Amino acid sequence: MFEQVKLTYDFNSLEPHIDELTMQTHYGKHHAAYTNNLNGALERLPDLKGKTIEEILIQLEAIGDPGLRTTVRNNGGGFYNHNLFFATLSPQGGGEPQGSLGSQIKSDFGSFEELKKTLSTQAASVFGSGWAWLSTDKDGKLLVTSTPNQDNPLMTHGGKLTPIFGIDVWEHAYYLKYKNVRADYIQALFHVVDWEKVAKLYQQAR
Ligand code: MN3
Repeated sequence: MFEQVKLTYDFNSLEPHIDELTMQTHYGKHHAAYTNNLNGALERLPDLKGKTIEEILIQLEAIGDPGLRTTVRNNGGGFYNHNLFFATLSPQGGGEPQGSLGSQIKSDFGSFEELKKTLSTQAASVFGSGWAWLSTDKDGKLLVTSTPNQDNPLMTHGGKLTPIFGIDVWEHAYYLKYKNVRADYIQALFHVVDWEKVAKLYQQAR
């Protein structure tokens, strides 16, 4: 049984950047539904018992039944992506990453401002629903990509990339407060990114 990450902050504590109702709905309804649907599908896939979600998503083609494979892709992706998303937000977030992540950003993008621009542009250009990602490869090099729907870099790069931060640009992530102005949501989100957490994930991924 996969479980939603426990939030270390209250639904209203990311205000005014992310509003309480969006957090309640996003975590309590959308993320909960992905998690339940994933667990439901896995009951019918006993071969996957004991595997981590990363192992499952990297090897989706191991699921023979096309319907179940799609269910695991969409809901397993939704489960994993939101666990990462909610774990990397914090009321004390914002600012810039320090340490080895900070220096790698300077070496790969020139500056944190440049990384922020690249991530924001990727997030703004996703057509329809999807995500923009900051990932690392095994050598610690950072990459910005985007994916449609609930796909993620584990799936697109066969486990060679590990996502360490993602921007959810599904309308359910911002529409209640920002309506059609996705760019404002993206800018606001940077005020609540927990870069210390992202830096830890960067260390663990290498
Ligand atoms: Mn979402």
